Amino acid sequence: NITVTHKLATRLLEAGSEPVSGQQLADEFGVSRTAIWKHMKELEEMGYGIESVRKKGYRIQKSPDSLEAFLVQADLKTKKIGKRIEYMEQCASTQIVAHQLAQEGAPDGTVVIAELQTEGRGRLMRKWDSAKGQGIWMSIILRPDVPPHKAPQFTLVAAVAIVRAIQSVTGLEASIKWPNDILFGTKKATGILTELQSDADGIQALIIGIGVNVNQEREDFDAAVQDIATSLRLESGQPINRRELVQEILHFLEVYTELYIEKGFAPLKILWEGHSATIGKAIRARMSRETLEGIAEGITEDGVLQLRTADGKLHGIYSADIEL
Ligand code: BT5
Repeated sequence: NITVTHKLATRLLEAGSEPVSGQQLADEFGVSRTAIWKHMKELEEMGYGIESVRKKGYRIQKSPDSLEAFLVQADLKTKKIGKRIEYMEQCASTQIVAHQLAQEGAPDGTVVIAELQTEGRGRLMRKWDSAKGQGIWMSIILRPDVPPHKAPQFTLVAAVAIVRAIQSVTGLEASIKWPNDILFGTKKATGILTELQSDADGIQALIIGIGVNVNQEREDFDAAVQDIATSLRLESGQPINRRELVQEILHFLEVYTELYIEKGFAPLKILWEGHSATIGKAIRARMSRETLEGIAEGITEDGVLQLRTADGKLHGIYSADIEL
């Protein structure tokens, strides 16, 4: 029975390095020790590495590289984000699925994750390359009580959360390019896409789309992005555990959205500036109607980029593509 096997995996993942005895598991699950042993064999077939420690019991050494809901939820530190996870082997875009779920009333903190997106998208309907099983392709539904014009700030909050999560799992220091890119040097490892469902009463739902390149090698990327994209594996020289990284992203996203709701954007602005690749640099900002060149002086208390052009004028940039 698959659910008992899943529950057993969850139990062992939550026990961490502490072995759990066969007898205890048999008692907890109300089955025989032979049945427990059979479930262990099933787990091994599913890609788990199960170690049996003499006289002490079983522990998990390795879990399969899958982002199935029960795996992400085992020892997840959050209170709200990820309590509901919709996991799919494949979909067009997790943004589309999340929009649909949000309209149907999915709760605050619902997460949609796919192993493969066939039509992953960026801003302005640009394509997002989402190789199967090699990245984190997910969308998070939040229902914050803030006015719609604050929605873009959530992109900056999410960026800080992702940089902190990457740091915690890999030790790597990424930087943030305003508004929605996470970089190593000049290469992009992560893109964020914040979309909004709102009406006269304000925000109904924010859909925060996060695409993290995790385990791709260079040739796994579409030719169109091979020269501009990087992955955490390429940066660190070793494969990265996607399950842990999803858990840390959800954890930090919860921590920082709570901080934002309680204290406003000011503390996030300080954190954001600490990781910024943009501030103090000469940049070019391409907008729909014009392109401006100058020095990025900072962001405002609202997350608007401040660009000083050669004539000394300070421009507030709300939305643009930035070239460093
Ligand atoms: C973004 O747009 O960076 C937002 C990407 C959001 C992707 C997530 S995945 C889960 C969720 N579901 C979706 O369908 N989307 C979200 P933008 O700033 O417009 O950047 C798009 C540009 O990044 C493209 O035009 C390419 O140049 C480049 N690009 C595409 N795929 C890439 C990749 N995997 N890694 C790095 N760069 C990429």
